[in-house]
Amino acid sequence: MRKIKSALITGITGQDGTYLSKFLLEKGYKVFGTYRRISSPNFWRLEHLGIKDKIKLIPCDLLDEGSLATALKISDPDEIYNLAAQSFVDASFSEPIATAQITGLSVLRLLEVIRLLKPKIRFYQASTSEMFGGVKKGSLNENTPFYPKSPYGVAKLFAHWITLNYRESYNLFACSGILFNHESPLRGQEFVTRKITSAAAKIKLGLAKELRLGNLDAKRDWGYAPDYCECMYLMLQKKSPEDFVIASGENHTVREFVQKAFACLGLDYRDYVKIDKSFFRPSDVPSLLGDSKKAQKELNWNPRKTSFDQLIKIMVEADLERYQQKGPGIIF
Ligand code: NAP
Ligand code: F7E
Repeated sequence: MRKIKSALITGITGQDGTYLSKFLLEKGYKVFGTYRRISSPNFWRLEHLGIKDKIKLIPCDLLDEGSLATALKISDPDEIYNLAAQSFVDASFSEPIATAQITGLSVLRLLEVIRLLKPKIRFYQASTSEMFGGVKKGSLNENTPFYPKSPYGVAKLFAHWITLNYRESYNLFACSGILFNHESPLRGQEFVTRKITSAAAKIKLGLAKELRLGNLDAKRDWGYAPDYCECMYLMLQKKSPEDFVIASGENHTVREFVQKAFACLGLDYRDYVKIDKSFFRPSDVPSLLGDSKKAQKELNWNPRKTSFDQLIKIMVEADLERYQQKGPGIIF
């Protein structure tokens, strides 16, 4: 009889953790997920997709090695998806040391626990296009040299290199997905896409009057989160561990995103958007554009499954429905 596979997802309460859980449950996996104890439970995404009761939740903080080892012992996983991180670039400027600890050094803690306790585990690390940051070359792929522009990018680069180092030094099945921005109705409200779709919906319903934003000229290569989470799984099914860039291959300015999101609701963004200097970063990444040809060829991945316009429509409609049903008081 075929053994049921089990997976441990760190950061299961986040956007990607939730979509990946759903995907793996549908594949028949037993899914374990780590969450950190905070004053108010943060399971709204898992509840929103109706999967909270199908997952075994394990308390664990990335800063606490013992809790990482315990999570490994309880779950005894075939695969680990390391998605937990301080993931907000802006916050990494105000909390650089915490970001380095959580987003960077914790990956080494986890790899050490794997090496010592269960080196046969397949390990996925959530790398990011922010590691390219200031690179000026047009389209970025697995061979492009890195140039991070934020404490977040630097922390992720440490995590990326230490994953590669453990693969080469200890023969671990450890790999990184270099994912470009991916969004969804489960995106945190502090990220620009969800901030925009949420505000557009509120304005349409008369629950808000304006939207304050920073740099509208920044360009990002945006995709749809569920499409990207599938790649994490595909990378761990390969014969040998390799790193992959996952990106849509087109980029747009924040201005284009806001214009289209407001237009979905019959609104002109220029009537509502105010530029607010407090949302500018000490150093911003002006433009990111990814080249995912390797993933298309070797993982048979389709970067055009959900278009930019479809992504915006999905997010705007989800936010409109939320505020129509629950009013302005909701927090997600
Ligand atoms: P997210 O929604 O911000 O989720 C981050 C997760 O990490 C949450 O579950 C959070 O828990 C957890 N976490 C934070 N600090 C922790 C700590 N000290 N101990 C334990 N858990 C902690 O991020 P996401 O968008 O799903 O992204 C998933 C991963 O991919 C992250 O590593 C991110 O940096 C990376 N990434 C994201 C993108 C993107 O565009 N979304 C692109 C490239 C890479 P709480 O719920 O308790 O806060
Ligand atoms: O900013 C500009 C901002 O915070 C996008 C994370 O998932 O993707 C994400 O990082 C752009 C930046 O995402 C506002 O200056 C303008 O240029 O949505 P964001 P991010 O920084 O690209 C990467 C790949 C990750 O790995 C990260 O974890 O939008 N912008 N005005 C604004 N951004 C925000 N947040 N808020 C504004 O008001």
